[in-house]
This record gives sequence, C-alpha cells and structure tokens, in this order.
Amino acid sequence: MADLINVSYDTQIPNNVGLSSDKRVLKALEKWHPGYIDWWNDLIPEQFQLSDIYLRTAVSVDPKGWAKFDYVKMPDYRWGILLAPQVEDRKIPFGEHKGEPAWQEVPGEYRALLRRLIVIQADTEPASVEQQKFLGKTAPSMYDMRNLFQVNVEEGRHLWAMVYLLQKYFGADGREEAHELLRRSSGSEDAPRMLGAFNEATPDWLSFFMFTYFTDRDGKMQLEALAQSGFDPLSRTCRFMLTEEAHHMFVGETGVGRTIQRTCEAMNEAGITNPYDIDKIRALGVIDLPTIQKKMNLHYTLSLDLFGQEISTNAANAFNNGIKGRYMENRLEDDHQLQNDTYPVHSVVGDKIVSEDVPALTAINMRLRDDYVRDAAGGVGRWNKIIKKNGIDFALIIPHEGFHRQIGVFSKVSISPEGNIISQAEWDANVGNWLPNKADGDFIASLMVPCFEKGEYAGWIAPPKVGIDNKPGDFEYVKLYEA
Ligand code: BYC
Ligand code: FE
Ligand code: FE
Repeated sequence: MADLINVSYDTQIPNNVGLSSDKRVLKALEKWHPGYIDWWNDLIPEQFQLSDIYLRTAVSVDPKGWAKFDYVKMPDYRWGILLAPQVEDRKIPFGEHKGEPAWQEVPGEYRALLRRLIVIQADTEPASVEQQKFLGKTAPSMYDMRNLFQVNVEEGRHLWAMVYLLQKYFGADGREEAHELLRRSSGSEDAPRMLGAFNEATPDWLSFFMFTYFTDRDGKMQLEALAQSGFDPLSRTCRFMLTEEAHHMFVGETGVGRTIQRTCEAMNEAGITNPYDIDKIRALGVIDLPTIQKKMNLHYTLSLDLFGQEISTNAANAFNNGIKGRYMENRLEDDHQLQNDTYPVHSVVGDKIVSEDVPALTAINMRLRDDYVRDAAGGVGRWNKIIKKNGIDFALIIPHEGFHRQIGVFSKVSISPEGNIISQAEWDANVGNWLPNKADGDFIASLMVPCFEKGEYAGWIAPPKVGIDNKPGDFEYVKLYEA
C-alpha cells in the first residue's frame, strides 16, 4: 500500500487507511459509530457540547501538517483513523522473530496475546474521559477548559484508533470487544474499566493536571513499547498517537507548574516563608505545597501500578513474540533478544528490600517502569525550580517505588515515602500526611469555582506563559453557549 499522508473525508470517518475501498471494515465502524456518539453525548455536559471550542484537528500525519486549529463543536469533531506512514521493508526489531519482515496481518499464534494488549490499551482511553467528565464545570479559565476538551477529544480518537485495529484484524471477536469498550465504565460496580488507576476519581483540576502528567505518561511509555511492535498496523497507530500524547503531558506539567507558581507568589505577597503554615496559606485561596506533594504521591503511585508485576511471563511472552518491545528499543545496544541477560528487580525479603538479578526477559515491565521513573523526574525537577526561584524553602520529592502500591512485590507490605517498611499501625497513623485526606479534598474542592471570563484565571492558578497556537492572553478559547 502506498503511503497515505493526507486524510480523506470521503466517508463519515476521516482516515488515511483507504476506508472507502474497505467495505467490510467501513460497515463495521459505521455500525459502531452511533454508540460512540451516544457515549460521548451522555458523558460531557450539554452546555459544552453546544459551545465552539478552539481545537486542533489532524488533517494530515506529516510532521508539519497534522495540527489544524479552528472552532469546533465537540460532537462535530472529526474523530479519524490515522496511522503514521508505513516504513518500507520494516523488520521486526526484537524477540525470537527479530529481522523477519514486520507482520501486516495478525500472526495466528499470537492472536490472543495481541488482542488482549490492544483491548487493555483501548479501555484506558474512554476511561480517562469518563474520569474527567465534570471538570468543564469548574474550569479555572477558558484556556484550561479548552485544554481539557482537547485532551478529551484526542483520547476519544485513541479509542477509535484501537477499535479500528479490532474491527479490521480480529473479525467477530474484535467487534464484540469494540462493543464492550462502550459498555464498561470508569468506577462502575458491575463493569469497571480494566486497570486500577482508571477507576479512580479525578475530582478536581489539580488531580487532572497530576493525571495528565503522571498517568498519560504511562500512556506514552506503553505506546512507545507498542510502537516497536512487529505487528505493523499497531506500530503505525501508536506512532501517530504519540504525537498527540506530548500535548497531554504538557497540559499536566504546566498545570501543576502554574499552581505552584501561584502558591509561591501568594505566600511571598503575604510574607509567609514557612511552607508548612498551612492554615495561613490556605486562607490566601491557594493550594499549599505539602498538599501538592500529597496529590503527587497519589497519582504517581497509582501510575506505577499500571506497569503490572515486576516479574511477568505475560510481558516476557509479548517481548519474545515480537509484540511489545522496550522503550527506545532501536537505540539500545544489545541483541534485542535478551536470552542470556539479567535485570535487577527489587523484592521484599522479611523486613528488608533487596535487589536481585532476574532473567531480563521476565523483567520487561520493571524495565519500562524504571524508564518511566526517569522520564517523570524531569518535570518534578522543573517544578522545584519554580519553588526555588520564588525563594521558598521546599522541594517536592518523588516517593519510594514501594510506597502505596497495589500491584507487584510491594503490594503486600506498608512502606513509607522514604522507603522504610512499616507496621500497619504506623501506616494508619501517617497516611493522612502522605496522601490527600478528606480535609485536603474538601479544601481543594472549595477552590474549584469556574472562571469563564476570557483572559481571566481562578485565584489558585497562574496564567500560562504562552497561549495555545501562540494566541494572545485574552483570546477567546471557548465561545460558551447556554444549554
Ligand atoms: N490494574 O503479568 P502482569 C494510557 C493484571 S495508559 C488491574 O504483570 P502484564 C492512557 C494483568 O492484566 C496505557 N489489573 O500483567 C493514559 C494480569 O491479568 P490477567 C495503557 C492489573 O500483562 C491516560 C495480571 O494482573 N496501555 O494509554 O505483564 C489517559 C498479572 O499481571 C494491573 C497499556 O497498559 C493494574 N494496574 O502487565 C488515557 C498497554 N496490572 O491477564 C490513556 C497494554 C496488572 O492475568 N497493556 N494487572 O488476568 C499491557 O502492556 C499490560 O497488560 C500491562 C500489565 C502492562 C497493563
Ligand atoms: Fe490516549
Ligand atoms: Fe493521553
């Protein structure tokens, strides 16, 4: 197939995969479409569905042309199926099939494994939109509201991307899975989303920023690993999704950074130097730094759980079979097969945390998590620079990998943020200082008042340094119409 760069609009579903000549898949997607639109319309409050929002839409997948900005009503957003251009003669880059031509069809023996990974990836996308569904109502500015909805429509598109793979390559059970993706729902009792973090609430905007910084970054790492896949359509889909992911993490990093900036400014204006003078700081209408640390502790650790067990035969198989690779696989200098390699993994032995070398194949999840931790540390360092620049004596600290874990070797013990194994009683006595407690949540909720005047910002957050698409500070990012 020739490289398709420009998106074609000759069917209801914009795409660069030649849908108009693929009648079977087109029909299946057209059948799925109304359910998707219903899901979207039931989710996002009507007031926002009617509004014109300054969104970017992909109209081409080449590096310069894919982001076109214009006012769009969200239900009219062109959710498209966009794959990165096919690399000619692409070879499977790792595992036992390394060097063989990349698969253009699903390899029969790995069908179940591949489908499972695609379904899990797919499940997270609508889940995140569900978690964020009420945030529009308390947006701290129109700029932020626009960013929220940009993230939401793109997560919707990511669902389309995975549903396309299911419909095109997995026949009847792919259709069944596509259907189930619209049936499961975040936090539901009887049909919850598949992974833990995607059933948690995103109750306020600080959570939203932490989520897009830490949890969307798991998305980045997982997509990077899947972009290496020997199954070429999955690789191409993930490569294009990654271009959108960068903006989601930008929203998170700058959102937390602006929150910190405003807190520091308010402290300085009021002459408060002690960051632990919490009542006084809160009285200024800003979020104290220790509470920001607690929010970070929560979202960081929920995100660590998304990497699965440290030692996993699922992950070993996915690597060995050429289905899911490592972060930056192409830049790693080894045999890309890991038959004889080892990798250090922590475990709990008695009351000690020890490191042991295990076969590298089984430690693929751990390795990706280590790469994630390094990647996530960058922004935390930049947040600390903001605090320092404002002359306040405080630093955010990434907690120990064993703190507050539900999955893996640390899930059975209690560990402090510093990495000490502690008793249940000690955990219970301190958890309110380490993770957001009820009073913290209530306080943050009290600040979540909408600020819908163009160019204005709620008191707890600083304006951004630059506008979206280089727009000036008073740009009308959302034209709000009453329902
Ligand atoms: N919660 O052998 P293990 C994103 C299950 S985020 C609940 O370690 P594996 C996004 C596991 O399923 C990226 N269950 O599993 C971000 C398994 O169950 P079964 C999403 C969990 O497969 C923001 C069992 O425990 N994409 O895109 O090695 C906004 C044994 O575990 C959890 C992907 O994750 C958990 N946290 O590793 C929007 C990529 N962890 O099958 C979007 C696809 C594990 O034995 N998924 N379990 O019943 C994968 O690569 C892997 O499935 C995982 C788990 C890395 C998630
Ligand atoms: Fe996504
Ligand atoms: Fe994302």
